[in-house]
Amino acid sequence: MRNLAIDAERLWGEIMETAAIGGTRKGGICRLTLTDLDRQVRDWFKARAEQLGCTVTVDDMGAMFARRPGAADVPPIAFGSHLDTQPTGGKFDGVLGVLAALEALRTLHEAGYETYAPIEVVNWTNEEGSRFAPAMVASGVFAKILDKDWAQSRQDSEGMTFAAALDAIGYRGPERCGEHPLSAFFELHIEQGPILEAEGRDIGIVTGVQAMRWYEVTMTGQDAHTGATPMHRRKNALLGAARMIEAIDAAGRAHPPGVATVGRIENRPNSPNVVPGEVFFMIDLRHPDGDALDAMEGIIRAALPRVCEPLGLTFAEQRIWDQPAVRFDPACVAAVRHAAETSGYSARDIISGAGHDAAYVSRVAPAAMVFVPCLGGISHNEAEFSSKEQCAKGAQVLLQAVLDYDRQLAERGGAPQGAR
Ligand code: HGY
Ligand code: MN
Ligand code: MN
Repeated sequence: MRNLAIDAERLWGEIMETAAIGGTRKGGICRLTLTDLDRQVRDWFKARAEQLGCTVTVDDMGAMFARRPGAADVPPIAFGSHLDTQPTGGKFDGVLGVLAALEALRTLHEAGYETYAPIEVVNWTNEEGSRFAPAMVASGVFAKILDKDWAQSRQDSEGMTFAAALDAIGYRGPERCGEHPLSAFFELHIEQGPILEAEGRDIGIVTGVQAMRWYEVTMTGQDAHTGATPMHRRKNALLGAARMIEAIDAAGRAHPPGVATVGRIENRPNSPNVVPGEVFFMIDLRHPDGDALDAMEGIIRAALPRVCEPLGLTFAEQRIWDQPAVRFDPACVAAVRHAAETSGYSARDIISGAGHDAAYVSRVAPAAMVFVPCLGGISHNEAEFSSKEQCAKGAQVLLQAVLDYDRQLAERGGAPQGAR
């Protein structure tokens, strides 16, 4: 396998160029899924891929597939991530995975290197789940885990549905999401945590993703005048939410290395002289072990009536997302490991704390991930940063892992790993 090298400068240039689409004053990106900014970066991606001779197809969840033909008529080896961001997102979360894959494909194109399998760069819709909950919605439908009608009916805080937003930017494609077989999927991503940087490692060989669940909770009391309503006569939903946030945090601390967070809250009517009669909030629970996650869920569900009863509140709680822990495909993980070794980069195995599209895709195709360090482990923050060298090392390992897997696939005549 010729020693093909990605172009670090070109990759960095495209990361910086696309960062301007939704760029924020603090150096981050606010490019929520299915907004016009998302449309702009999608158009940019499609144009770049077509310049490389790729055919770009879009499915009815807006997922984009840029295909470079291979020698054989087998399902493609895909690589990619997502181009949508958090409201105070950074330049690298998701974007690095898509642009590194595009750079790897461009490297193959310029070298005139013919792969055995077709190669596809993928941009998954709504990985972040910030505008439309839950996260990883398109890859979840692709994996046939999330129902498409349910996903397309999800609403943002203004009441706009996913489907309407998809149509508004013109990215509801003709292909039925999930009817797009893959031979394998690889995703490069920043770690979004502190481990690789703390250990001075170049590469994370991601062997799996922890389990995660999201819940929607509404606590209901009674709007009342803050001046005329005695303390003992109040039904203060925000006080109930405050006590629940404390209980949720305690549930995470009670089950290390589990994590438990309330990151989104809506206080209604949110007026300085009205005792809040209703509060909506979302809970994010994660743990590498499903049983521990059950225990954390049990603590929280027991706390709700205990908190509400003395305050005269009622509550409604619904688990809207349940993503079990994932173990990636051994042959794909081995390809990543071999790529890191042959590239001479320091590496270690790691489980992902963050969710990724590869977690869902691994349910329908062999998959694995490559991590690179990020500064201070900070992510979902405008200060998110990985260096040009770190990005380039990740992109190089991604390219080599895909080529290694492609060679294995050719030796098997395109048959899935372990096929008889
Ligand atoms: O929630 C996550 O872990 C991902 O960033 N969407
Ligand atoms: Mn991401
Ligand atoms: Mn993210």
